[in-house]
Amino acid sequence: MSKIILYSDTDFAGKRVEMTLPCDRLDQYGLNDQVSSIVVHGGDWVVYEDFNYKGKSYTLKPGRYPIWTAWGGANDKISSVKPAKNMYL
Ligand SMILES: [Ca+2]
Repeated sequence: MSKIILYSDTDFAGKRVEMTLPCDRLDQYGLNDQVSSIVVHGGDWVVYEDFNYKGKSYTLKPGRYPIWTAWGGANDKISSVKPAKNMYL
């Protein structure tokens, strides 16, 4: 299964939220503009700096991103996320 795990601190620390479905608003999980590290499993995910899959976006291949520079983004910006393909359908 494709999934993304978001963390509020670098090096996979702090608040942790795991997702297997698209999320158009990370404030639903109390993690809006707080993501500092990410782990991706099983398929590419796209992370966006604004709600509703808008704003600057970054496509992350499966792997570990211990700090925002690892995906080329900025700290505390991510506001929505979804799989690059709807692999769960
Ligand atoms: Ca944002």
